[in-house]
Amino acid sequence: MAVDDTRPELLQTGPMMAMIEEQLARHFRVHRLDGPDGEAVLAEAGPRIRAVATGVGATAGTRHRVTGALMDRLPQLEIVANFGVGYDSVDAEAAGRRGVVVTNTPGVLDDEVADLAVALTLSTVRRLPQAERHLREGRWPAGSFPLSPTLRNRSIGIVGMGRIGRAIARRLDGFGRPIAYHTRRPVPDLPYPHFPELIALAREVGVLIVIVPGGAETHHMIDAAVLEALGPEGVLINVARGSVVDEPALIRALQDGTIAAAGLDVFEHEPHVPAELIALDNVVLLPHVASATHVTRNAMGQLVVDNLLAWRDGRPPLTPVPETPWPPHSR
Ligand code: NAP
Ligand code: 8YV
Repeated sequence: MAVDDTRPELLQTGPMMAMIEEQLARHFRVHRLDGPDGEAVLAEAGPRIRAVATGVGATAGTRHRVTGALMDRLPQLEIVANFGVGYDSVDAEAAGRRGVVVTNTPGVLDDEVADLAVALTLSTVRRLPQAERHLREGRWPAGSFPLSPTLRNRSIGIVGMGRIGRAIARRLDGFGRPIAYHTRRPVPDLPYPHFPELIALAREVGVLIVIVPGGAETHHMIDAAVLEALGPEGVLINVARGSVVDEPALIRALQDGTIAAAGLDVFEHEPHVPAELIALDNVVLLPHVASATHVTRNAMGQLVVDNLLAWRDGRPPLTPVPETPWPPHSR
């Protein structure tokens, strides 16, 4: 290591997009936790690490959790920059207690994720992948693809009405179907009915779109009872986190007709998707691609880097999460 290298030392927990890694390497002394001996890296560099960059990259399938135990190994830590608006793999409460700021990537992906949520909703209700398979497998000459369910006779429930939930609702407004939502607190100035009880919303609607954060608060909030309430014509769309849905209960509900169909972009144990789900015909399954376009992933990646550079230059981080507001003494 050059003696006059004053760049802050940064721990990268796993692979990230090339455009992020190139900039990190330029501005920081980067240590990799995902190398052959992460423990040795922590033992040697941990006491000097001041920043962490985390979140799965474009091709990686695994998430490296930033826990209180990891932060204990990094006594000089000041910032954790997360790639993704969802930061359930970072213990933000533990960071806050240590005076560490956590940043995420809100806003820059809202439209992309909302586009995907609407596409997945239509694909699932109208059975578009199944229709395409019918054609590709040469079954059309032998018979038309069967008629599908429709959005025309359904109302739509959105679970979570934050940045992305509202972008989904704005799009669905154009579909001319009633919209209602569930959150813990009603959102002021929204034209849609608010359901304080999730189960009551599930009972009311024909499509339930889930877009809440992951974590302990929302763990398995879509459970067997909610699926039962959604009913045999009901369709579940999950673009939030796999942990929000009780996956075994969902599989049972899809197998026995408790609900009609599901469209899933996220799973409990990514990148592993249960064989039972893959075997089902009444599901549309995507490999966590809601934000996965060049434009949006680059915007997310740049926000990760810009948060780190703002901190390095003594400016306020651009997008601190609510658990770790900036400046730290406002906590
Ligand atoms: P956001 O602006 O913070 O909105 C979150 C919404 O969820 C709020 O309306 C919040 O309302 C509601 N909520 C939170 N906890 C809840 C609970 N326990 N019960 C009911 N509602 C709850 O977040 P966002 O930017 O829209 O992103 C939402 C999430 O989408 C992210 O955290 C991430 O996990 C996921 N996501 C997934 C992908 C993907 O690739 N599939 C991409 C982007 C984001 P209240 O606080 O009033 O309850
Ligand atoms: C990303 C996401 O795919 O922002 C989020 O919360 O789930 C997605 O945009 C993910 O963070 C990592 O690639």
